Amino acid sequence: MSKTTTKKSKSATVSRKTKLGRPMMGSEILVEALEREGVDTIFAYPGGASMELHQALTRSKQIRTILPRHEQGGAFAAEGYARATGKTGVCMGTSGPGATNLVTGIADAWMDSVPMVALTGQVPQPMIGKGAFQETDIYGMSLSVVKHSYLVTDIKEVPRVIKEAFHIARTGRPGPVLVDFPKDLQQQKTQPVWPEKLNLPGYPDPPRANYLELNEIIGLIEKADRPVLYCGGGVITGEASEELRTFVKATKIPVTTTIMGVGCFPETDDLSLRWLGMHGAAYANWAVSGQLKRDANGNTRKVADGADLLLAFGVRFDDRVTGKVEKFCEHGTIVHVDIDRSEHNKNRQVHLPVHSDVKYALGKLAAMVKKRPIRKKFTTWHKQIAKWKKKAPFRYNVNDQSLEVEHLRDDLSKREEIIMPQHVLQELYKQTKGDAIVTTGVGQHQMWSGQYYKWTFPRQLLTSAGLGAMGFGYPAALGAKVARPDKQVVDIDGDGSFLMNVQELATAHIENIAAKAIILNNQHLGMVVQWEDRFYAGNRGHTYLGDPDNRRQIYPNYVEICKGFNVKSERVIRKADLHGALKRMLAAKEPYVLDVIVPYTEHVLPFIPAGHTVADMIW
Ligand SMILES: Cc1ncc(C[n+]2csc(CCOP(=O)(O)OP(=O)(O)O)c2C)c(N)n1
Ligand SMILES: [Mg+2]
Repeated sequence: MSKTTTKKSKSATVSRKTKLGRPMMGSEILVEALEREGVDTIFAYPGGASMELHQALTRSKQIRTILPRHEQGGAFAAEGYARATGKTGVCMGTSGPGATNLVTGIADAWMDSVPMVALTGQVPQPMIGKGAFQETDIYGMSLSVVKHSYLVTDIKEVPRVIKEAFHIARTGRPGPVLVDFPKDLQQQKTQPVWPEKLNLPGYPDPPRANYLELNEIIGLIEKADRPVLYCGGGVITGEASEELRTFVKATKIPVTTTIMGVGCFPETDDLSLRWLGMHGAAYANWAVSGQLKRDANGNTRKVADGADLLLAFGVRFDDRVTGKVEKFCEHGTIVHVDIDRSEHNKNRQVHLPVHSDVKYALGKLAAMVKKRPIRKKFTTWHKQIAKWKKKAPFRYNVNDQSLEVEHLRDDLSKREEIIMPQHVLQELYKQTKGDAIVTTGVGQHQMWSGQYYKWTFPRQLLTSAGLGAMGFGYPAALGAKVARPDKQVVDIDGDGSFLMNVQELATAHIENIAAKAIILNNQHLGMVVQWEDRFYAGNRGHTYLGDPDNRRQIYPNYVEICKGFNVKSERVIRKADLHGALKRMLAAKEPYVLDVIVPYTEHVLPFIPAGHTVADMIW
């Protein structure tokens, strides 16, 4: 045996030995298990049942522990981190209220397929079921919004559980995994055994479309005259953006996305139809379902045909996209490629369901059309789309009604002085050269963000799409900025949404996280106001956020609030002041909030009322 071989076999023995670690406390084992998964950041708020874990975290040289000021903020921040990178976001809370405060964030990650591991401290095992102080059955409570969950009952299981949790969270269709960890186990000691391999019977490897299915898709494209690609968040989480772009370049098929899918294809490209659905581009909706009109008798009349072939990748036919689902692309052949078989025919019956990883399917399709180019050029279809784009771009007017708005009346006297919310987005797009990562709250500002900023790269718009959770914007921006310090990260928020996690200004300041926020402050729950105007004759049902005793002042005073947090902030009321204020905000190397005062009288258009069809689109 040569010297080298001896050396080799020696180190092999050592490495085999390292699988069995030194005796450690359960809390330390958990932290090392996280380190072994490559975790560099955790958003964690302590309490009695998790402080042991925090003690162990203080000794970690790898993990940055960020203290959010509310567990919901921590969960959203972990999501921001995950959505911006594709890596698994990690958050932690104590038992009872700490755990329940995480639930909205967990549900959000579930709805939008975001990889997340949520850790919770639990009361000691002998106390479980006794109604102990801060005991909740978080395992049971979160069951319907997790991809998987664990209640650890044996300290020896910790290394395996954490390895599995991360694997499940980030592979296949990603999602949140909960690990509930009783305090007595955190304090027990054992020699951990670090598993090298996973053993998850029944957990599938990514499915792959077969040649016949892919060939059939190519055949359908060859037969089609009006094909459209409809791409969702799955293309982004599946890292299939490059493959999509290559496929589109070769086939010249126009692309629309869901709001979860924006950025998978550049919206600056002529073949982009931007995003579709309730508040999506009119031309995207027409391209999918046809240009339809309702006549005086209430009958639907066709003006122009929509897609005869819809190629859906990584989407779920969400009701905000389809409206009345049976009318969605009513006359087209629908192909649905998805990694999750349970999405097939769930909301919409399709002609060809294909169970596949989208990256694999798009990559193969791109290679196939490169080898055997599509003969069709779709010239007439492209012309029709260009006509639609010209007819109904995203647009807005400044109306006189805005001058009557109580909270603007004292400061503004001319139309030209009013800041329209859409204009703020256009200005931000200009000043950031389209390169910022943007997070949002939920409401009108969210939809305008989608419409008036143009998305060109994946993981650029981070928004609570499926759950629609107000309060998501600023904590998500913190998580994104921690993950991508090289990028300008801006939260476009509503006054209602921002207030829901306003405490995270403290996290931003104390942790030096230079995430910016623009509040489009209309003093109202604008999106609900819009529905009140359309469907309830404008009767206000608790949608005013200002002070009813003084409707002329702006309430609350965000500039004063920010001062209390030592966060720089400015209020902008006049249009002429916006440019400079934005410039100062973007130049700042620290958190910065712009409180931009806008009217509440504006509606988000286009608008297809829930459950309706393109024929009812207001634009
Ligand atoms: C946690 C939560 N509660 C309630 C709602 C219902 N909701 C949807 S949009 C909206 C209004 C949001 O107001 P604001 O954040 O000011 O945004 P705006 O629409 O005014 O731009 C409300 C209340 C929600 N989406 N999330
Ligand atoms: Mg508002």
